[in-house]
Amino acid sequence: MFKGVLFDLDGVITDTAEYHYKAWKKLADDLGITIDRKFNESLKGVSREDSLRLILEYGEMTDQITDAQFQALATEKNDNYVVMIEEFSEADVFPGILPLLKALKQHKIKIALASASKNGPILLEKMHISDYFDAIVNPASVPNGKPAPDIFIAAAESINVPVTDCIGIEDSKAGIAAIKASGVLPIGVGQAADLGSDIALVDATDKLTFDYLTTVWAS
Ligand code: B16
Ligand code: MG
Repeated sequence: MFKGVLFDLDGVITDTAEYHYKAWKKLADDLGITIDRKFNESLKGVSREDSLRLILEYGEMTDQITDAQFQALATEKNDNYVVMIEEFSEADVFPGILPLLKALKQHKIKIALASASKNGPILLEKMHISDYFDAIVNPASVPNGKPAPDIFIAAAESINVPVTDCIGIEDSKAGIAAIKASGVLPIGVGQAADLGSDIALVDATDKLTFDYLTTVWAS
């Protein structure tokens, strides 16, 4: 039986993925770079700074931006994003997540957050679910972001559970790659076309029941 569950946040626990997209789209539009939802798939799970690097590369603008401008753009995106999540509450927790957190607690399974977002702790507070988490990894504390395995390895360590006894839940291509590389068992939230057909997948979070996790673990 698994002993720990490592949760991604954006796109798994709540719909912040949409707000990240809107904030990046506005920033890119202002720079004259057109990004769409397909391109956005490559930003999911990727840190703020690496996302900005990818957008500037996509718009062939990398060489035109100084370090100071880069920092200012990253701050501008986050300022817009923070306004968008200002009113977050319990109502923004995706369907099925609260019952899953409760069931995991009941079964004494440890829970950790493995999100690339520096806004993770604030969001958990706003949604009133912080208390379910035994640990929250600070994404700034790991050397390499997703798709590197670092944050999932750190998340397993933070709850004192070997990676081989953990399930990781992710909605992004970079995140699934990170989980696979860490030795944790992945469950994807999304489509095979984005996340691959070689892992357990649900198309919506209400399918993430305790029984479903148990079945995936046993298979
Ligand atoms: P922040 P996750 C990731 O969170 C998002 O998917 C990604 O779009 C975002 O750029 C990244 O967090 C950093 O977020 O700017 O708030 O620090 O999916 O790993 O929970
Ligand atoms: Mg995500």
